[in-house]
Amino acid sequence: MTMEVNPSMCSCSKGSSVKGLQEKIKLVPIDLEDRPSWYKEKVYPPNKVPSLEHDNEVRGESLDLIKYIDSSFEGPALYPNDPAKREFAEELLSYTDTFNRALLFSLKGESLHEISSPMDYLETALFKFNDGPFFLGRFSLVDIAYAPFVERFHPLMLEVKNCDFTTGRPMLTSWIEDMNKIEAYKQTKRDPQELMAAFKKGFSEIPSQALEYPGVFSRLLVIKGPLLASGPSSQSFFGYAALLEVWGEGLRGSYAWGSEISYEGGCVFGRGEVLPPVLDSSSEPPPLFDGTTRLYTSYICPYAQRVWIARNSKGLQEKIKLVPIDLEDRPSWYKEKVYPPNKVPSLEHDNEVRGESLDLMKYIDSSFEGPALYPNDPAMREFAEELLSYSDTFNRAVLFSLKGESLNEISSAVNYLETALAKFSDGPFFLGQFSLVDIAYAPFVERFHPLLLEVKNYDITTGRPMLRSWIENMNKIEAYKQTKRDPQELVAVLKKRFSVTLPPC
Ligand SMILES: N[C@@H](CCC(=O)N[C@@H](CS)C(=O)NCC(=O)O)C(=O)O
Repeated sequence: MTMEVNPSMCSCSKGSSVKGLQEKIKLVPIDLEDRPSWYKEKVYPPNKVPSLEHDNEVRGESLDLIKYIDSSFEGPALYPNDPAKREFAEELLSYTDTFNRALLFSLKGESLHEISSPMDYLETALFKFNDGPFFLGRFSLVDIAYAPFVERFHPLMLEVKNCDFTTGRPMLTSWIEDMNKIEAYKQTKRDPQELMAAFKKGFSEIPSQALEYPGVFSRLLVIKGPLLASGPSSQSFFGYAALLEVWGEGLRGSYAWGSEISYEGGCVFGRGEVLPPVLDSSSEPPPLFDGTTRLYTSYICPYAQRVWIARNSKGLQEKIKLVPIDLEDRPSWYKEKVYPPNKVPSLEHDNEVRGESLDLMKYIDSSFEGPALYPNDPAMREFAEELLSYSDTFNRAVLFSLKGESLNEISSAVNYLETALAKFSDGPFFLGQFSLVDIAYAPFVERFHPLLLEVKNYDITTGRPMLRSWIENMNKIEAYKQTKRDPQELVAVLKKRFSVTLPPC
């Protein structure tokens, strides 16, 4: 009698050891990456693990196999006789697929909502029988069915989503502790890092070969951000938004998050500007005051992003060079020779360096060619000034209320925007047509929308159709899209900066 099993993935191996069947059921681990052809041809045509060879038959499907092992072999019963427990066990067993799908889905999404309901389901289920810490009180097949998945999802959610799903869930915390005391389970556990790596790989299927690009860039090195979201086959990342980091001869840069990419004839093509490398304390300064116009920036700074969008909107990508600075490790020449306030953004133009994002947007609009981004009409101008000067109040209201309990301040700040958007009806933007006002708010809304969803479970667009449509229309503007970043990265930066702790997820 032989059992076909991959020990790293198969929950039925757990069934066999709890029953004390280590001698009776032989483990035959298969390399899933390099499967022997006889496995499909002679053992189990679906070519999956687990499968169990017993009594001249081969059976599959883990949930069926754990029941089969329980009922066909000696050893302690792992499935209850009590009809109420049995009914509940069936419900829980059939929920496992939903559970796994929900967690996988949440890994792809931006919010943590999808994690809480499956985890709450388990927490509530663990309350039902109090004659032990397990799902049916005593240890059973139900615990065996969930353990391999909780074992993987727990570290994965922590790493990928910064979410500890045991926080605020004492039953689940104690279930994991008690599971870890069960020798039959402990014997099957693997190094969590190894499991996570396998999971992530299987999940995103990053094309393993380096993709050669014969032009400027020698190879595509890393694809990050939404590739996790881009699905199961290497084909499916084509055309997806992605942050690409590309390396070439002496050049390291990245396409903006949101760039469309394609892959043809072995080449990766990204749409839009290739972003220059970030300068840190070890970097030489550019040849200052040589007549080049430079925007000193940081790819993750919302203030700098305003000026970057203004520059793109005017079509000045060739005229104004981006010089990104690592704010965590600033080059000393930046403060000493470029901009003593040592902040970004700053603009080197005509032998002068200017700062302050709102002033710089206006300066770029009025001093360079390209479409006008500020209205001439005095009534509009007055409203534009009011909105521009409100932007600081808006940002402060949101950031301060992150720590507090009440949502009133956020709500009234966002209502201000919703009302403002209703004022001019000749377009979806603040002044009707796209202007500097939209540019001033976009980087902040880009951050606050996912941040408030995650931290406060508050969707700023709910009940605010004007704002929802403004966001949709902003996302169609190429000059802005090129400056966007992976929302998860932005949220992580803000959470770190404002030491926001997550509520239980
Ligand atoms: N009021 C300034 C704010 C700029 C700002 O705070 N930039 C941040 C990065 S997002 C910075 O450079 N911080 C560095 C520091 O304060 O030392 C503007 O609108 O340009």
